[in-house]
Amino acid sequence: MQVKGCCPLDCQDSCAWVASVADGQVTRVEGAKDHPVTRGVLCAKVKDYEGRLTAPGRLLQPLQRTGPKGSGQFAEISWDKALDEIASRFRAIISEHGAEALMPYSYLGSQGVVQRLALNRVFHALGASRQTGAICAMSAAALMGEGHPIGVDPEETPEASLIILWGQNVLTTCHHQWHFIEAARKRGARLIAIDPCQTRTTKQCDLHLAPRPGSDSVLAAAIGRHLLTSGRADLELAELWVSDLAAYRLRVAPWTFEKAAEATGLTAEEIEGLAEEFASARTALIRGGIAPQQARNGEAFVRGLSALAILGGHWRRPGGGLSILSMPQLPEAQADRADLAPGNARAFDIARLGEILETASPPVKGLMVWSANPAATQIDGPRVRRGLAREDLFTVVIDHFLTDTARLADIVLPATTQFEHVDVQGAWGHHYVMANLPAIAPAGAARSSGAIMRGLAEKLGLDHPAFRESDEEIAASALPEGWSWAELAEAGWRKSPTPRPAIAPRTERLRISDGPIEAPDAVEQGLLQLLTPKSHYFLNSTFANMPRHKKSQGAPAVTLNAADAARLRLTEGQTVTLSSGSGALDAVLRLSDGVRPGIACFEGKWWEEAGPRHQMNSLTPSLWSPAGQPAYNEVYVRIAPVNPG
Ligand SMILES: Nc1nc2c(c(=O)[nH]1)N[C@H]1C(S)=C(S)[C@@H](COP(=O)(O)OP(=O)(O)OC[C@H]3O[C@@H](n4cnc5c(=O)[nH]c(N)nc54)[C@H](O)[C@@H]3O)O[C@H]1N2
Ligand SMILES: Nc1nc2c(c(=O)[nH]1)N[C@H]1C(S)=C(S)[C@@H](COP(=O)(O)OP(=O)(O)OC[C@H]3O[C@@H](n4cnc5c(=O)[nH]c(N)nc54)[C@H](O)[C@@H]3O)O[C@H]1N2
Ligand code: SF4
Ligand SMILES: [Mo]
Repeated sequence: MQVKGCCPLDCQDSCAWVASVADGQVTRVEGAKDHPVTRGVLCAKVKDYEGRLTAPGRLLQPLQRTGPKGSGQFAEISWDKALDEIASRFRAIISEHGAEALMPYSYLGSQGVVQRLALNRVFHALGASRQTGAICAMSAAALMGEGHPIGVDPEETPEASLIILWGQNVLTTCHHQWHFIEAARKRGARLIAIDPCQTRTTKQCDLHLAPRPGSDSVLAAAIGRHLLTSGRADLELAELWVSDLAAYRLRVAPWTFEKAAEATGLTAEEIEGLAEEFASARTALIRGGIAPQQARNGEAFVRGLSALAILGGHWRRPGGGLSILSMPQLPEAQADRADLAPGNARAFDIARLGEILETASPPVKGLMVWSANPAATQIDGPRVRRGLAREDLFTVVIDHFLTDTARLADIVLPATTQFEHVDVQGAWGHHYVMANLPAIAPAGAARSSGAIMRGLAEKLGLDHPAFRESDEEIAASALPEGWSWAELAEAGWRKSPTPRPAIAPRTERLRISDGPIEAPDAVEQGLLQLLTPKSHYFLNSTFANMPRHKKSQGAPAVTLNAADAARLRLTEGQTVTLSSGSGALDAVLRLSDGVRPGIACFEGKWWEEAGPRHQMNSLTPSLWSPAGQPAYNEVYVRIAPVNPG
């Protein structure tokens, strides 16, 4: 039997897949060949996703903590007992501290609407604190909120004559975009990468420029200045869309090629060459990545790129513009049911979990985490882990495995995987809404978020039709008007395009001059800036416990330029300790000319399980951009041989 579904992971591509089932087991999962974007191929992470169903450590039964917090000592309990315990603890917290002492925390571990949003219904109805914000792409989301267009349908890519991959490692993070890029190249397009590090992707580009991290807004300003001074800016489009062109002119005026060279570490000739290519391109597509947003000036990066897409006139033609988040129109808030809330409870920005658990007043006393592993993925990990370890905090975690976050929980609930539940999701790298059908019955006692929502609501005495909806009904409630769940489930996917922005006067004019355009701070003597780009075989911390993925990824490693290693008297292959004001981790040293001097690169969000000190967020500080994007890249580390004691 073959069952249609889709990959649920937090990745631009949202691949369509087909699961082969025999005797109630998934024997194989393959890409669906007829999906217009993902075309029958799964990535190196997901090609054997069926292995997750039976992997060692898969949670199959609810667990209750029996030892000290974080000890990993749990006993299996029944669902009835687990839900009773959660309901009675939640009730006690509400009566003693008020409903706002409860906090839900979820992220995109599964992009599925049911897995992500169904449980929010319970928290809304209780009047709990609401979750807002995000830990990824917040800078892009903030600019989108201001009205900046930041998504281009990837199926238009072949129309582009110049493609700039600005801090995006396509061949590792969203490789289904590559065939569109190749199609453009076959028609003569040039491909340029702007990335401080050499990657699988930069090696395939016609040109790779490696500026200092955090200097992108300066580089963009130098290009913008060139558009204006050479008379090739699309002033008509700027007139229609932008409110602050005069201010922008003044802001970019100082950034001559020479000045920008000092700030970016590129040569003036390299910047001039790039600016000239951009100015003379017929249709330029800028694909902006996530890492350059992970800084205090993340919004300045996105704004700088948006200014170029507008001033270059590239929104006028299909294939052109700026693409960071390219999404179908899916009104998923309909499934969240914020309308069930009795009032307007306080909202917590989930990107500040560590701070919230430490300082919120009144304090958070009950926390439920699902579809996320914040103990490994949140900024300032040590602070988050201190918060999760609080004796007076009651924590429930729902996951497939005993993650670092689950280890700190009081109750752990076993979640179904994408093969075992129904769901619907969008994507952030194309315009298709994807349906997922269950291929097999849940393993052990695993339950979907929808089933947990129904069970918990009953125990809490919540009585509203929203708490009796089946998972199919929850999925259907998120669909655009006029769509039928049955038809979508039959087809597997359906395009719900987000139209290109109209070339017409805007009522809300865009601002392109706001925010700092400045050179990144000089790095203190003896320190290196740590970048933590996505790893090829893990998806954030997902898969960091899977034997096959760990083997492919290799030992936790930090990569430096040979010149830095020589200066620090370190040699390839030795184990080193990286330390910052927040904490420390150990890694094997690797050398590469592909990493800029002054930078250390650490891939893979390892769990503590991998060893006592391999978590990258042990090093990151409590720091955010103005829009709330965690500044994961603003971390400066000392690197020394590991202390054998
Ligand atoms: N294999 C794999 N795929 C994934 C993920 C994964 O963990 N593994 N995660 C998924 C998720 S959640 C996301 S958000 C996306 C992210 O997808 P991408 O945006 O492609 O990935 P990043 O690793 O965030 O950053 C891409 C590149 O930016 C570079 N970079 C770092 N700092 C700067 C800077 O200041 N300026 C410039 N110009 N470049 C910089 C890095 O060296 C890196 O090569 O990938 C998704 N896909
Ligand atoms: N230092 C540093 N930190 C970073 C980043 C970085 O580049 N550097 N990147 C950041 C980015 S871009 C992101 S998006 C975040 C990601 O942060 P998280 O969202 O915490 O991502 P994951 O580590 O993948 O954890 C997702 C969890 O969801 C679980 N899960 C999967 N499917 C389901 C399901 O159906 N139900 C339930 N209940 N659980 C499920 C998985 O098993 C996994 O444990 O990390 C951020 N953290
Ligand atoms: S992680 Fe991304 S590329 Fe890999 S199968 Fe899932 S959606 Fe496709
Ligand atoms: Mo992300």
